[in-house]
Amino acid sequence: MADNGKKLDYRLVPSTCVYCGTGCGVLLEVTDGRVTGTLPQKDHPVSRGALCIKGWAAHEFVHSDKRLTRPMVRVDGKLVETDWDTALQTVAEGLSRAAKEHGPEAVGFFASARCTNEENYLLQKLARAAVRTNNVDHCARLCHASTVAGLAMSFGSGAMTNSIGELEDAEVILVVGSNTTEQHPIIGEKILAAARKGAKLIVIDPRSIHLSDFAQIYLRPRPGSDVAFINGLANVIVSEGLEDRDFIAARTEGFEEFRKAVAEYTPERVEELSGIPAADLAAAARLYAAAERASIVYCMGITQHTTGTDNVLALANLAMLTGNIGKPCAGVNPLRGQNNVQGACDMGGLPNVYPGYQRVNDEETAAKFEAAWGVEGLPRQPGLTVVEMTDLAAEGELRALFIMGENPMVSDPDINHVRQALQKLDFLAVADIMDNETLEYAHVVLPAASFAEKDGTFTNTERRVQRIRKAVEPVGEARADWEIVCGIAKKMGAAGFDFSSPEEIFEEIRKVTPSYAGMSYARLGTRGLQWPCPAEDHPGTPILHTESFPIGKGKFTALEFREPAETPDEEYPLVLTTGRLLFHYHTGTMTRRSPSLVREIDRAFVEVNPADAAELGIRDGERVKVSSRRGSVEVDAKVTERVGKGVIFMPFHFAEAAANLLTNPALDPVAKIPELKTCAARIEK
Ligand SMILES: Nc1nc2c(c(=O)[nH]1)N[C@H]1C(S)=C(S)[C@@H](COP(=O)(O)OP(=O)(O)OC[C@H]3O[C@@H](n4cnc5c(=O)[nH]c(N)nc54)[C@H](O)[C@@H]3O)O[C@H]1N2
Ligand SMILES: Nc1nc2c(c(=O)[nH]1)N[C@H]1C(S)=C(S)[C@@H](COP(=O)(O)OP(=O)(O)OC[C@H]3O[C@@H](n4cnc5c(=O)[nH]c(N)nc54)[C@H](O)[C@@H]3O)O[C@H]1N2
Ligand code: SF4
Ligand SMILES: [Mo]
Repeated sequence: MADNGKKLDYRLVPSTCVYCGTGCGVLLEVTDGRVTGTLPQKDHPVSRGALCIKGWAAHEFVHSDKRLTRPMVRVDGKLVETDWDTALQTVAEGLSRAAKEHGPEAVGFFASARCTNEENYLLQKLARAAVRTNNVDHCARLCHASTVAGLAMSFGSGAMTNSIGELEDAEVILVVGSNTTEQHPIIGEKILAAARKGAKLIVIDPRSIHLSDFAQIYLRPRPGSDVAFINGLANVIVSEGLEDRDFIAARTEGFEEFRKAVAEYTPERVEELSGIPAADLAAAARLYAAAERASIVYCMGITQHTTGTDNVLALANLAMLTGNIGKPCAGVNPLRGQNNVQGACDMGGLPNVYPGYQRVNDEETAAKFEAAWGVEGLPRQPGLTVVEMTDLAAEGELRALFIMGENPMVSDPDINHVRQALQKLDFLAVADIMDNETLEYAHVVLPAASFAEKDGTFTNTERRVQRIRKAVEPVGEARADWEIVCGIAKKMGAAGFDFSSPEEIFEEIRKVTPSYAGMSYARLGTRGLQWPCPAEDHPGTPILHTESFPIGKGKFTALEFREPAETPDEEYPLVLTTGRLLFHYHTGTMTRRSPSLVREIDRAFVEVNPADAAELGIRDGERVKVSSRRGSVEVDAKVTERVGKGVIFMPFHFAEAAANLLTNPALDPVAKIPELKTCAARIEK
């Protein structure tokens, strides 16, 4: 009992980190109804008592004064506060009117990798069952769309094949296009632990990253040359007879054509295409092929290209070639980015699939969902992707959009174009926890509860479904997204949205999603379960494809190198690549409202190689203008060897100097992912 007679109400609430897809276990400290701290969970299966700096600071934004606390509607051009009933009614009418006047195809939905499985499940159900459109997509399109497409073609499943903990016992780890220690720090720790135990690291990245310093072999390619150098690795393996013939014969098909294709990619030719010295490439190939247990870890450096799907297919080829799939400490491991991007995909927050990757254009599947949801006439045509919705909005074809937890005015490529698109919409509704740049174009703004204020589940990168728990009441009048979606659905007169808790929603999810069928909140506990988990007595699946692939045999793909959509020329002589920093998260709505992260860095910059800086007469710290064909921004120059000559790097966290004013929206033809990792640019003083 405290002296003043008042007892502090202090509790620890187990939950899951809200930032990256590693899915570390946190304990939220709650003092008198406020979240006051974040601690690590000691016995957590992924993080085992560790957190990165964002994890330790995960509570800091929760009570920020930038939180949205009341619903708002636009009146005479201004957002004014209103009550929930009016706000939900306005959204229901806005969406219904567009569907009625222009057809369901004129309505779109952005799901959210920041929200729970339950919320994403309901959002796609709202789109499909209430509006009858498959126009539902989310930031996975800008992220791992190429993984989902590529690995589905090669293996039949687009997820990380192995588990995070296995990395510690790999013999060789090939890290390509992943800045693991900054972007998935606790996974980065496991890779460093493996290195301490004797594992050999191969790092391939145009920027030298922290892991490069610990690598046996560090290769610096020209951005966008991935298919060339991965084919090159395969070329060396095949020409030196280092392939796993038994595995190829027993488990794969398409090897002959693949072999012919990679024969053209000799180390000498690859050196010309990628800038990687031929001898270094050959050494990396030998190191990878010689290991019993070699793991591939990759991320946005592979996926965010107009050749993103090809890049992923190339890595899958490499793993099959050496039999490094379907066994412990090996595999092809895309590190999923957002806290719940794996789950948002699993829940069908994608235009071509229902929950569990069941295709919308498959008659039997559609009929199954019609029966489960008690509706008729679910659309059989795949819907539009994020960038396609933006394009069609700009053309006036898409009329109404509902955004749940995304900030496209900072995160989408070519922001000037995004602005035109959002301005053109007849109706835009946004549900978010924070004030953000996208609200400026919204007709209705709905204040959402944050991860600390609601229950639900997130699925991490290793397919582990984990619970988050309500620690405190939502700020102001904020409501959980699942309540918001149910509220809209009911105002639209749709049946099947009568839920009183996330657990009830989860019970519906497991009925229609075979890979989640064996899970329940009770079983998830504080350790979670890895899908596929088809039955209540199934322990979950740490390693995929151990006996066979979902498509039977693994498929080799013969691939030809293609240049990026935009290459340097006289006017724009540099290659701009964009990405992230350890201390900030995407559009900064949360990390830039967290004092301990803002203290680390809060200013935009561009990394320039010393040779380029000398040519341009730019000094470290000087203000420069960076331009591309789409726009320009002013930032501080950071002169550093981290980038090679001819390459510049900008983080995209800072709205006031947004990298995405510059980026190229050109799309990968299969995955429709934009080329966020390369465009042509120039720098001026
Ligand atoms: N601190 C922090 N952590 C995050 C996030 C965040 O915003 N902040 N975001 C989360 C999300 S959603 C994601 S998707 C992940 C992203 O995680 P990462 O993909 O690791 O991060 P990025 O900085 O986008 O880019 C990764 C690397 O790709 C390299 N690269 C650039 N171009 C090429 C190329 O052409 N080829 C190759 N091979 N490599 C290239 C870059 O130099 C960079 O080192 O991080 C997650 N974690
Ligand atoms: N140039 C460049 N651009 C990129 C990338 C790049 O590498 N380079 N990477 C791309 C990638 S990989 C990604 S994943 C995207 C990310 O792009 P976004 O998803 O647009 O970025 P976030 O900042 O994570 O925005 C999510 C929004 O959700 C809100 N939010 C958080 N929690 C909740 C919640 O519980 N409920 C609701 N309703 N809202 C919530 C946040 O306040 C924020 O406004 O950016 C992409 N853009
Ligand atoms: S590694 Fe990712 S999940 Fe773990 S604490 Fe850091 S941001 Fe959170
Ligand atoms: Mo991402």
